[in-house]
Amino acid sequence: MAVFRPPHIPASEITPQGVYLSRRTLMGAAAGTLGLAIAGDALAAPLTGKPTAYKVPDKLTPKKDVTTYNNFYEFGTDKSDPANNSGKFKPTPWTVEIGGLVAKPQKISIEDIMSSFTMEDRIYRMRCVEAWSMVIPWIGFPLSALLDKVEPLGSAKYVAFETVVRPDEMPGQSGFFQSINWPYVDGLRLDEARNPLTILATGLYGETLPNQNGAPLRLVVPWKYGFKGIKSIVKITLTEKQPPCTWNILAPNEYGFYANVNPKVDHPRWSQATERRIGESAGLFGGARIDTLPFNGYGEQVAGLYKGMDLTKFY
Ligand SMILES: Nc1nc2c(c(=O)[nH]1)N[C@H]1C(S)=C(S)[C@@H](COP(=O)(O)O)O[C@H]1N2
Ligand SMILES: [Mo]
Repeated sequence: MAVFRPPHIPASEITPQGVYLSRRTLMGAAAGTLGLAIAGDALAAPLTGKPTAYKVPDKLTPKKDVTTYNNFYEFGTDKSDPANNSGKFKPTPWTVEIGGLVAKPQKISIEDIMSSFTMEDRIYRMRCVEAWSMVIPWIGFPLSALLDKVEPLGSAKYVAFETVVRPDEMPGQSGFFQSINWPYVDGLRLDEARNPLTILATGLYGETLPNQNGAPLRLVVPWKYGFKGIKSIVKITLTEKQPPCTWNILAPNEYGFYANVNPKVDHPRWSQATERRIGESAGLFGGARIDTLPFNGYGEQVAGLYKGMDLTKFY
């Protein structure tokens, strides 16, 4: 398998932030002058969510950072690739197929999803396994509500997710060098999937999801590392066995299936004790670094899911 760069250290993460910021400012200015939307934002439509108590005291990450500093390898491995290369991607029409160990397997269009479930505001921290983080105002609905609709059987223990495969619209999926065996896949234990914090997001910052953030539907599991938040989902399958997870397959010694944010368990190649908040001014020594919280600060809501598991060994 050809891996052209160590997994999870894309060039843009190595690039000093000042350089990437000025590159982005130039791009934004050029787009403004020409009256163009930044690629990928073109299809965003207004979307409001019901106000909820799911908030954090942290400052929101500016929308510009949320939508231009992304991991979405289907569009390339640099942080700026998803925003720059996703203009051709078509998030509509879109159908999600839900099956496996359920009483009512079905195919649901994104329109049906938008009208069947109450969209809610969810302001969550997102902590990437690469040790950077953001605070994002998502719009979405509990995954549990969708699971209720398909009625999981008693034998179902896990939920598996799959991203769309469209090499014609996703340049990172074509070409000779492929770091990932598409589709990108990930999964959750059923009780994690049913936790009230787990949502399927359909928007952010008052608009439908930009392509680069996983349009039209992506998973958000705020107590886990960001790679669990699989984007542009086309398939959801209830299973008895633990489903595959793209990063766990690529490097099982580096990325666990559970991937719960844990400052006490370092990644083999870097510390997980602190994180860099994207969009906040870097200090003299290169960083608005803050302490990483166990379960990303959501321990009260989720620690009970992992009773009996040794959380000092792996995440
Ligand atoms: N299909 C797919 N989903 C994905 C990824 C990806 O490369 N492909 N990257 C993951 C990683 S590593 C992170 S940190 C988050 C980033 O989400 P954001 O770009 O919306 O901030 O998406 C996750 N979901
Ligand atoms: Mo990530």
